[in-house]
Amino acid sequence: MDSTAHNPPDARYRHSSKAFARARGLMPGGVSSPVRAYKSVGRDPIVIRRGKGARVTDIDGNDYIDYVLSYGPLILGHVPEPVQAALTKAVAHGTSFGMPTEAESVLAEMVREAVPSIQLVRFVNSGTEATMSAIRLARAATKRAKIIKFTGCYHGHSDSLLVEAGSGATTLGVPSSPGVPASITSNTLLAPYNDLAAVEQLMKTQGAEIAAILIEPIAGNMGCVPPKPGYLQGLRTLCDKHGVLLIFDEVMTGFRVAWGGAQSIYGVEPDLTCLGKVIGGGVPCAAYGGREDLMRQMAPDGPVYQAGTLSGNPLAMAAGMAMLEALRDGTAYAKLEKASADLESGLKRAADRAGVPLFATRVGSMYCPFFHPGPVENYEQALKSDTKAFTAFFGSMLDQGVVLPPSQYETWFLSTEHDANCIEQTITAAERAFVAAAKVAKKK
Ligand code: KE4
Repeated sequence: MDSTAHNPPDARYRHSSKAFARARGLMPGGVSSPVRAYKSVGRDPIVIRRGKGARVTDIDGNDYIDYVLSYGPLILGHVPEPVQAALTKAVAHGTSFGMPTEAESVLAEMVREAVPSIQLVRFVNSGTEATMSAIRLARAATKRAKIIKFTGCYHGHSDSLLVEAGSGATTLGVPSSPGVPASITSNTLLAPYNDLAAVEQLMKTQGAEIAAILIEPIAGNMGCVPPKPGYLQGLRTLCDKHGVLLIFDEVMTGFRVAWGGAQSIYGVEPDLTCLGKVIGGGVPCAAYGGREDLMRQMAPDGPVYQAGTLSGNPLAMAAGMAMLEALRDGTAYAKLEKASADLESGLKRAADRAGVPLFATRVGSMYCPFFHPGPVENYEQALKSDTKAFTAFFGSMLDQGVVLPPSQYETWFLSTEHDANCIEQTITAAERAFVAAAKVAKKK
């Protein structure tokens, strides 16, 4: 049994620690997804009883302002009324049929309205399924095997995509997990994010073998790292020149940074788009879609196989429709922009006062404070962040009732329920937390 994780010996977390010890005896790491185990912040995780609006309550009765928000889906906060009502209604008619429902067409029409590059869409149950399927389609459509992904970008845990850069400057992906055969990852090429020349070089030498580029148009899994001006357009141009498909993984950015996702902000149209998180509003739902000539190759119209027992299930469709309906008029994004900008400026002031180097990035309600003098434009730079300072900051914020994603390399999320009071409380807590971080921060 893993006993390395420890909360401070504090009665405040007594029930969480007890529950987590029980979970560790039943599930690997005591969790259903690794990041939740708080390994990188060296504490036992809090165990949640419920969420409401911008806040969650743990089983010890402690309340927290929540910037995890299930790693993105909960843009309307916990248990938003429209989603709750839609799920209550849907569940009374059945949870799954294994037969078509009209709800799938309704949500598909909403997705097409929001993201015009998606002419046809297929619903799946996770972002992993969405990206895995999009890659398979790209390989079938181009009859090429190689793909380009970017160091620091995460696209779920399918074999082809669990890849890190090989040693030195090599671009051949090596598996980042045991159990992934090198024979599979040898088709995955890597380039640094925001480095167009590196992609140009791969295209020059291997372009005829490359099926697709898969990218997070705003990176959210190395912390939040926006694309440099012209970068996405540059990828589009290179793809067109070499007959390579451009796939935007908008699982995190879709319906998060704008109604039309990152592609609507940067004005670059991919051939395929992957969606997830917000589209299901916290219920398992994801999707991939794009050009009709490509998507028609998916079974049963075409030969490329992909399937799923619960794909497009009525509960996911109901939650998705309610979420998108609530976002459609755009007012949520204006509210999120104001709260996120206030948070960003308040935290920067607090860090400066404490003398902690902070390079914060933000696109809409995706935010990341790097404990780093800056700039951070790629994974290699992000990795130079002061994770000891981050860990001290994280623990102090948690003890003051603000729960953050437990890693320097995750993005913070806000919801429409993060009101001025939440932002003010967060900044006040951060003033103390940055002082705690300053005590352990790398000296300049
Ligand atoms: P899921 O299979 O977890 O639904 O989606 C994978 C995925 C795909 N693409 C992007 C851009 C993603 O951010 C994700 C999943 N994101 C992580 C957060 N960094 C999920 C949290 C977790 O792994 O528990």
